[in-house]
Amino acid sequence: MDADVITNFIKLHSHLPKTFLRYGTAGFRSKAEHIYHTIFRVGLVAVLRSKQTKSTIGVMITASHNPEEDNGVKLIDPLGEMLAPAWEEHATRLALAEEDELQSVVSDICQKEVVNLQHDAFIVIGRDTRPSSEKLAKSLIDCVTVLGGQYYDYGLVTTPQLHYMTCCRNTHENYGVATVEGYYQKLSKAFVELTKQATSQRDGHMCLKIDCANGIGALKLKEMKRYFPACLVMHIDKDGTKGRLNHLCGADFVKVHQKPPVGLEMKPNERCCSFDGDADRIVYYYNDAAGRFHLLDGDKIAILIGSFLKELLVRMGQTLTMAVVQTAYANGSSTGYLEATLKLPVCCAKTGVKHLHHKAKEFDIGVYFEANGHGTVLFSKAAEEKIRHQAKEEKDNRKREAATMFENTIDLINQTVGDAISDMLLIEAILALKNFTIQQWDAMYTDLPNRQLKVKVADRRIIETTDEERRVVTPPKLQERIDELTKNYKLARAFVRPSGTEDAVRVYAEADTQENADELAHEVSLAVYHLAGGVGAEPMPVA
Ligand code: 16G
Ligand code: MG
Repeated sequence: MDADVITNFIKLHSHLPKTFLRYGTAGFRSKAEHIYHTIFRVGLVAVLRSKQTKSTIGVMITASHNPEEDNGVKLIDPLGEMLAPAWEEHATRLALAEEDELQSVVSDICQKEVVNLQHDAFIVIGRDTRPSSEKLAKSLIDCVTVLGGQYYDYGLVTTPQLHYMTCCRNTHENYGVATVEGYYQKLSKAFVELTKQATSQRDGHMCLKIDCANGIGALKLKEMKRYFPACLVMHIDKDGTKGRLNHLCGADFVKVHQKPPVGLEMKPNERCCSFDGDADRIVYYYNDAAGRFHLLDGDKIAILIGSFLKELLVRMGQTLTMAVVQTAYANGSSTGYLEATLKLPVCCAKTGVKHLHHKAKEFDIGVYFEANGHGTVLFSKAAEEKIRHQAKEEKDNRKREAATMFENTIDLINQTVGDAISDMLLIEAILALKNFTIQQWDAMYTDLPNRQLKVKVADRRIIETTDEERRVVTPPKLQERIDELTKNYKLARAFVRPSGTEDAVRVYAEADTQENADELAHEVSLAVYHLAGGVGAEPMPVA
């Protein structure tokens, strides 16, 4: 990249106010007006990464479940995965570099990463429905163009759709056809095939109300509707025609507040689910006949999918390795159920999709879900080949049938990243095949009551953790205090960690009763406040 190119590139964005954002768990994220400068630097990172990998790189413009006035941008690596950690650092360096340092930072990165600047660059772009996203996408296109790269703009897509497109383009469309239609066709075909044996389709079991968080999920589900069989009845709510994006609705709202979206009409026992603003998370829920709300979060989803896959493996007579990856936020009951009842190994990873994804790759079949509803299943290449081979060649009818179901399940899953649409279809298929109601699914185990709180401290980096965020290392007295407090309650567990997306420390506690979980969370948050430099008013007791 010669000096002229860099000069022209700087000209494009030097008038924009500079901000000091770092590439975090969710890429760069802030108030939308703070992203304009950063988007140009992201374009530069994408071009360099594309030249280095000789592959197409994705750039998604979204701030997911955050308020409509926020925005963000994140990069997608060649196989549809999150950006490699070393490049997160390069992205931060390039985002923070002053104009007169830019050339030397670029040279340094090119040297370290062996980037051949003569190579072509190709970027695919997607955006969510935020009003600011279109202008940001345009800036990104200007940037890629001035840097001599080529691009394809997918326009409005869900985050997982852009992950899928990136992977398709880099696998010679082995993974699927790199168009929105290709995505719809792949998933709907797998869904139709998989549910062929379900007897429950006729009695209304595949009837679902969907809160789309007033976001992109609604647009895409409406487009996709014509690909589905008539037995799948979807009522799309919070479709963006009335409310604001993520406002009092969406998966994050439902999970954090443990209540339904405001204004969503729910009949007793009606099966409902919520997507987040960019449709990469999903949670299910219902109100029972007594009006009590039941949430089926990422943990319950992992168990439904994990048990289904395990049953198929047993029927197929296959001995592939399989595990479920969770985070510290996984409810203790879910971990217990996986280990004791389903006899599945469980691993814990740090919060953030990339950590779970990475861990899940260690197994033939790796199911991963964060409690907040982000998750998917990964299959090793060898496992996939074995299963497809058995589906074709197996002589035993029962085994072949199970292998065919497994094959369709693989095709229904978006392995690049958690995908609300794909997860929803898989859950609906499993419920139909098992002839399960949402109540029966919910009854597989009972969650321990839990509470999450957050505490403001002067500098959250003072809190360092170990053991996949389950224990605190510094400040030194804090873990001791958490242990003392936890001992006073039955079935109790608590941990604290600095947020990766917000200036706060997060507190999680669970115990035998809601009162005890609330009390423990409050006591732990006070300990954080006093031992880790809390600021502002003391954390409030919870109701
Ligand atoms: C981001 C992560 C999500 C994680 C959350 C934790 C991705 C794509 N998203 O949204 O997985 O659960 O951050 O936020 O990795 P926190 O660090 O503020 O608790
Ligand atoms: Mg999201």
